[in-house]
Amino acid sequence: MVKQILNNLKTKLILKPVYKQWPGLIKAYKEWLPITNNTPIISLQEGGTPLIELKSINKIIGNNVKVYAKYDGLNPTGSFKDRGMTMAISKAKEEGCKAVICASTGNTSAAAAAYAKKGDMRSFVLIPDGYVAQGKLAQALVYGAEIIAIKGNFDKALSIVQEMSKEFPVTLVNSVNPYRLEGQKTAAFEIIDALGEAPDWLCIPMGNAGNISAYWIGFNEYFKKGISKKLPRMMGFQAEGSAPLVLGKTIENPETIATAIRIGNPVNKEKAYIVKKESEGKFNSVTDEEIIKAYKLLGKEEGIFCEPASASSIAGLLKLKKEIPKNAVIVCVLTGNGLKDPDCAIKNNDAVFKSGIEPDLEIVAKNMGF
Ligand code: AN7
Repeated sequence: MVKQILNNLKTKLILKPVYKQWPGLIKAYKEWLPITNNTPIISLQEGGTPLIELKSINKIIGNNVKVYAKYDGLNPTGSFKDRGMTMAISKAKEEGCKAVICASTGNTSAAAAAYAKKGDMRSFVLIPDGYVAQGKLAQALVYGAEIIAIKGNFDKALSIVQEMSKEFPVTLVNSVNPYRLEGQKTAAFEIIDALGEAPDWLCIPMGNAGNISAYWIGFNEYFKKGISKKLPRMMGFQAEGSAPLVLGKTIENPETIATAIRIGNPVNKEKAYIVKKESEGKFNSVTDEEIIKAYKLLGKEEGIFCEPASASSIAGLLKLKKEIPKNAVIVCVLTGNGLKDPDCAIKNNDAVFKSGIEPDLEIVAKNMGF
C-alpha cells in the first residue's frame, strides 16, 4: 500500500507528463461547432493529425521557405473525410436518421461506412465501377456498407444520390451536407494552433472542392476572433485530365491516376470560386507524371506515404516554385493515406526488389552487395 503510494508519487514528480489522448475533433473544438447538449457525439477520435516539416521540399524551394504537410491520411479511416463525417453522422443521429447515403470516389464511402456503423445506422454508397482504389473498397466492405457500383462516373453517382435523398428516408452525407464542412474546417484550426499563425499559402487538392471551402471557413473564423492575424492564399490543384475548376467548365469524362479527384462537375464549384477570389488564391492543374513524381518524393525523402490525389498539393507547389515569396510558410494538405491505393504504389516506385532468392545466408548477402 505504502509502496504503491510512493510509486504513484514518484511517477507524478519524476517522470515526464503522460500525454492524454486526443479526444476527437468535436470535443476539441466544440465551441466552434453546431453541437448542442443533445447531440450524440459519434467519433473515432479523428483529427489532431500531425503537421510535418518537409525538409527536402524546403531544400528544393530555398529562399528560407518552410513547407509543412498536414498529414490528414492519419485519420481513423485514412483520410480527411473523417473530419466531416464525425459531424455529419453525429447530426444525422441527433435527427433520428437510420440510414445514410453518399456517392464516392472511395474515401467518402469508407468514412461514411465506418461512422454510420459507429452510430448504428445503415450506409449506402454509390461508386463508379472499377474506379475506386482497392484499399478504399476493402474498407467499405469491412465496415459493412451496402455498395452499389454503377456503370458511370462519380458525377453521375452524385446526381442519383442527391435525388434519392429527397425521395427516400436516407440522409445525404456528401459535402453538400453543411455539417461536413463544419467538421472539416477544424483542420485549419489545428494548423493555426500548431504554427501560432496562419500560413502564407495553403496548397490543397480539389475534387468536389468541399475541403478547400471548409478550410477557408476555418481560417476566417480564427481570423475574425483575432486568433490569427492573417489569412492564407488558397492554392487549389486538380489533375490535368480532371480540372473543371481550372478550365472553368464541366468535364464530361474526367481521367487521372488520382481516382480520388476524378470529378468533372464539382458540386461546390461556386464556393470554390469565392474562396479563390477572397483569398487572392490560384487554381492550377498538374499532370499525372508530376503527381507521381511528388508522390515518390514524399515516400523516399520524407517517409510519408500519401495517395496520388494528395500528392497533387506538393506537385502543384513545386510547379509554382518561382512565385513563392521569400520566407513564406506553406502548408500542403495530404488528404489521404498511401495505403488506400496499393496498386498505384506497386506500379510507381524506385524500390530495389529482388524475388525468388534462395534462403541461404551467402546468397542473401551477395544480393545485398556484401
Ligand atoms: C484523398 O471520396 O470526393 O475537393 O468521394 O479522397 O473536398 O472533394 C474524395 C475527394 C482530395 C478532394 N483528396 O476533396 C470521395 C471524394 C482525397 C480525396 C479529395 C478527395 P474535395
